[in-house]
Amino acid sequence: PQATPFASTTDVRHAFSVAMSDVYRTEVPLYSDLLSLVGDVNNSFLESNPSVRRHMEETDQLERLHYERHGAIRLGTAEEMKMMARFFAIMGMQPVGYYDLSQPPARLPVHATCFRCLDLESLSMNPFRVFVSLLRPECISSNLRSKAFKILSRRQIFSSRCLELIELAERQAGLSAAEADEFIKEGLETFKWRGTSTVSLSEYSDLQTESALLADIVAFPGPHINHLTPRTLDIDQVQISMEKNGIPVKEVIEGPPARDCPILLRQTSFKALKEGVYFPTYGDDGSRSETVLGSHTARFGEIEQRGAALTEKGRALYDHLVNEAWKKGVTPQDPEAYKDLFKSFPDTWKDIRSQSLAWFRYYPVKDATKDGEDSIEELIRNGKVAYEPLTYEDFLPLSAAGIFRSNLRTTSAGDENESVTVTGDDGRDELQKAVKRVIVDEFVTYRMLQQESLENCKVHFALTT
Ligand code: OOG
Ligand code: NI
Repeated sequence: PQATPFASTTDVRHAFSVAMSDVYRTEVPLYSDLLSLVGDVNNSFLESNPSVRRHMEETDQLERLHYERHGAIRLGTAEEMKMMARFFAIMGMQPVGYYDLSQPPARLPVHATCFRCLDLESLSMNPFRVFVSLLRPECISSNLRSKAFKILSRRQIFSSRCLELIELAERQAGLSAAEADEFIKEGLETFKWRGTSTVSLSEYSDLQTESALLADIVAFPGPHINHLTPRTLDIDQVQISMEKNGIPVKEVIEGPPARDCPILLRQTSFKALKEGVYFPTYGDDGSRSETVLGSHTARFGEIEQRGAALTEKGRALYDHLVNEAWKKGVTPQDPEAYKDLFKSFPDTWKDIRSQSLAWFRYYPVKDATKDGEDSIEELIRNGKVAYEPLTYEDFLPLSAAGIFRSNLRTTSAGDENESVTVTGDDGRDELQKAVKRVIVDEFVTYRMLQQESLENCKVHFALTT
């Protein structure tokens, strides 16, 4: 086949995530400190665990670690969500998973999905992912709802050149290298922090009084990225280093306790910064006269340690144990007791696999040849097929709720307000309509990757079953 004249979606995604990280470093100096800290911890972890390093190298997992990031933005309207989905598609990122944050314990006026790539090759080159929340009109009080949407209707979060490039990319099914450069530059504008509000200080206060999240979404000209998260191999160590370095870190690590076999996702963050914001004031005739200086608190830093993706069965066991912990009043704040409660979740890969609790990638061991075996299980037993857990590429709603809570000013009633909770199960459909494409089920993505790796092994060893 003829080589395409276009940049690959992975190249564009990689360049975009690196450029975004560079911008965020200059905007939030603490993020820059955090990156060096995480880099140091990862390096010393790999030095003291040479077998882990070798394994990660051999299985194509080391490279991605250096620039692995996730970010988060919050959108106002379905229209913005639809355009955002088209924007991410150009970088090979699809919406995966549905997170309803209007439910307890989060009770925030948003629901969300994660944009990420799906196949192993793309993931191993750069697994950049973005958690995208969308405001839910039904969760806003009736006296602010129409006002909020009127304000939102006046903004266009993409530059007109960016919109042109999105259409161009769709029309010609790709972007040339020069077009991709421009797409990245224009796209970054959407995610940049802009320290000027689109509303007056008193309108901002009204929004803020109902919900800090509502103010963060409605009062600004665009969906500034609110955090960018590097991945660490040893989150407990980073937490200690953050405390030592005087970084205002959150008290507890969200997610499962520390284990020999890491599962899902553990996260911690440093608290949001208070930043100066200019608010316009309006003259009696409605014209904009001057600006006053106020402040806003939204942007923060976060780190995460990613473990194995769990099957439906594994996830059900995990959720059950989390519930038990809640019922007993045991929290991650008491790490020993918390760890104890999770004892019934097996902690060797062999057990986890034999009980089908996690997804795995299977691969032929180098130079192994078949000697009469006629099944994958036999090849595994004889050390000819090896397996390793698939990395969890998604998010945990409970942890997300904790992250939101610790980083939004909590003095406003709305963020803890029972009335935010909406009943019924049509949120997913509603978000899917906004995204204008199918929201992929996360379990389907892992099952496919596992299946693919098994097929490869079968072909490699010429198995017939
Ligand atoms: C998103 C919070 C979710 C995570 O890591 O769980 C998230 C937000 O604060 O907008 O990023
Ligand atoms: Ni996050």
